[in-house]
Formats: sequence, structure tokens, C-alpha cells
Amino acid sequence: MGEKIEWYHDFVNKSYKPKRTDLKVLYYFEPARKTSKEDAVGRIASESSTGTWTTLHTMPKRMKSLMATAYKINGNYVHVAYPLELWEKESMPQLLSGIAGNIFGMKALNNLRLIDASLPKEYVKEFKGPSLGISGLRKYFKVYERPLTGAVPKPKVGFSSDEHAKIGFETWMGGFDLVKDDENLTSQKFNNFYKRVKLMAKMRDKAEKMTGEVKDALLNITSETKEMEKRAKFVHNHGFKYAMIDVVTCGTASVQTLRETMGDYKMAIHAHRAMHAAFDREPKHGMTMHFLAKIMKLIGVDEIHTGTGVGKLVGTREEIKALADMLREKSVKDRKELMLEQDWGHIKPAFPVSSGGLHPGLVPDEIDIYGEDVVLLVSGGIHGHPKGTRAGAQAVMQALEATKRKITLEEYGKTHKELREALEKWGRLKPR
Ligand code: CAP
Ligand code: MG
Repeated sequence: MGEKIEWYHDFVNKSYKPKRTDLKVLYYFEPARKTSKEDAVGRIASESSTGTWTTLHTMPKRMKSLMATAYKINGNYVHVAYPLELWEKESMPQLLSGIAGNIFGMKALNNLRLIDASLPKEYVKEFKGPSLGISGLRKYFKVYERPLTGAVPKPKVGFSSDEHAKIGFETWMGGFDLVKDDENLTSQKFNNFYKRVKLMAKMRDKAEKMTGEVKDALLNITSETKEMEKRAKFVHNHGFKYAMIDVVTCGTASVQTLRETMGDYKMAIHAHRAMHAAFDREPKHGMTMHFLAKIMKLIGVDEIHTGTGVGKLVGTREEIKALADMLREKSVKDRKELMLEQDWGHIKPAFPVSSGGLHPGLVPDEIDIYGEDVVLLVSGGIHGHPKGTRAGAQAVMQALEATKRKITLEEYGKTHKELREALEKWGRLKPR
């Protein structure tokens, strides 16, 4: 018997109409030389569901109902429908092992990119989603008509816990809601996590007293999962509403665990996406940021980094708008080759986070891209202010007021010196 590849064609059916309960995935694919498109998409559907590389002697009939179907091929795009029974309830690692697993390494494909998955109601309902979400966080801060604002002490790492807390205090006093740890600051010799939390709590109390505003922090609990749980509890005991996790490096299983733990404390998760660009930057291969943000929302983060469109890191305006809508709306429609429809059911809306190379002069661009339901993180762009951190934060708050009142920054700067000084340094610079 020669090689039997017609097995793969059992996974292709262009007249298949997906069931309401099917999980549907959109992939971009490029077949390898001498592989037809039909063979390629058959392999994608097969390897990500029930198939293997050859025909088999035994295949119980009932297994037919577990096979995925590639049902729509449009140029280099293919839609695959997966029966719901394939997926374990409330297990993101298991879904990823299927629809984002072996298939990325198949020799039959030169490139494969998971663009988005449309998750059926029955699948979504098993997950928790954000614990507070946009409305819960706005209520907590009593801030309804502007973005939430935050900053990371810079340089990224190196400050002692004490120095860190002092910069935090200046940030809060400049009008910001949040002080954030950097993604690679966890608990190092020079800045112990537990010590930092204690000092930050002290400074927060002082800043809250002096300003009459709610102040909080995004302390980075990233670690081994059990230690993360311990750190989350410690942060909670010191009166913070949030903790930050590097969600990609930690992995979905630990994020799910922490959502449980932190949900008990009624805390929010700030998701830093460090490492995402290892698999979402190459436009023909890997998976999109859109899909990553979607699964993180599903498993329970309250906010996640989504890019600036104009700052120092990658991501186009169009992609960012699609991402922000997916995170914030109750349901979204298909956008050709960019995203699939999604009904969020009971899952609460989550905040997108704009960060990376921002400064006061870019605030109007961010409002134009995101509107007001966004967390704005401006770090180098406040600490680099000629008069220091507090003035830098004030300049950002002034830029927000000006934008809201539809006054140009330059005009507003005439009567607001912190903004004027920031503009004199950076203007409308788009950093790289
Ligand atoms: C920004 C930042 C963030 C990046 C992450 C940094 O600092 O703290 O980690 O924005 O990227 O370390 O670069 P600046 P993204 O404000 O000083 O640039 O939000 O795209 O995931
Ligand atoms: Mg950072």
C-alpha cells in the first residue's frame, strides 16, 4: 500500500455549516512546496483535533463526531470548526494544546498563524472572566470620565524598595491613580517584594490622605504559582485592590489559579504581556495579540497591555482598535481577516492598557485611538520631565483635561506650566 493522504481530506468539507456550539478558528496558512491547499488545511484540522498522519486500522464510528472540519478556504485563510466535546471545561492550557499546539510545527506548512477563535456560549460560560472589570474598577477609584493613569518607576529595576516607594509617592501626588512595577521587577536582592509592598502601602496611605483620592498599585507578583498566591495574599492584606502578573511568561494555568485566589479577595489582575512578541510579531506565523488578549480576558484578567499605536513598540491602530473593542464590548462582529465575532455572555468588559514610549504630547493620539476606557501608563514620559516625576504626572493629567475640553495641548500649555515644559522637551515626538 502506498501513502494514504486522503485521510486528511476527511477533515475538509466546504459545504459544512458550523453548529451553534462549534468552536470556530480562523487561521492564515501557507502550504509547503508540493502540498495542495486542501491537504494543508486537512492537516491543520486533523492534527489539532483527532487525526494523525496516516489512515488507521481501527477507528470507532463515534469518533467521527469529534473530528474538526475545515469548512471555508479563502485564499490563504481557512476557517476550522471544532466540536465542543473536544474541549475540557475551564482549561485554557488544554484548548491551546489543540488549536495552538503541534500544528505550528508541521512540515506541510511554511507558515501558520492563529488569528482568532470564536468561542461558543457553552464554552465561555465555564470561565470566570475579570473579577471587577471596567465598571468595578471605575467604581473603586470613583473615576468615571477619564482614563485611569499609572507609571512605572524608571529605570526598570535597580531602585531599592525605599527609593521605589518614594518615586511612587511622587507619581500619586502628581495626580496618577496607579504606580506599577516593571515586568522584570519581582523580588530581587536590591528590592525585596515584601518590603516593597509594606513601604508602598505606607506611601499610598499618605498620598490618599493628602489628595483625598483613591490610590493603588500594580505590584508584580510574578513567580512560581504557589509563591504568587502568597504574594497576592500579602498585597491584599496591605489594602491593595490589584496585583500584576506577567501572564505570558507565567502561563494560562497559573493565571487561572490566581484568578481563583484573587477573586476570593475581590482583587483585579493587571496583565503585563512581556514575551507576546515572540509569537505575535511575525505577521505570517504564530498567533495574534488579539487572540492572546481574548483568552486572557476569558480566564480572568481585568486589564491587559494592548499597545499605543504611536509609541515605541509594535502594533497598528487598526489592530489596536479591534483589540480594544473585543475587550470592552459585550459582543463584537466579524472583521474580515482581523477578528471573529464573539458574544461574551456573563464575562465582564476588561480595560485595554496603552503603554510604551508615551509622554504628554501623545495623549490626544491615545484618546483618539482608545477613547476614555483605557489605562494609560506613562513612565519615562513623566520621570523624564525637566522638573521631575510629580510635574511629569501633572503634565499628563493636564494633557488629558485639554484633550477632553478639545483645546490643543499647545494652547493649554500657555496656562499650565507643567504641560508646557513637557511639550518643550518632547513636543509630539513618536519614539522608537
Ligand atoms: C513602558 C514599559 C512597559 C511596556 C510594555 C517598558 O515604559 O514599562 O513594560 O510598555 O509594552 O518597560 O517599556 P515607558 P506593551 O512608558 O517608559 O516606555 O505595553 O506594549 O506590552
Ligand atoms: Mg515595563
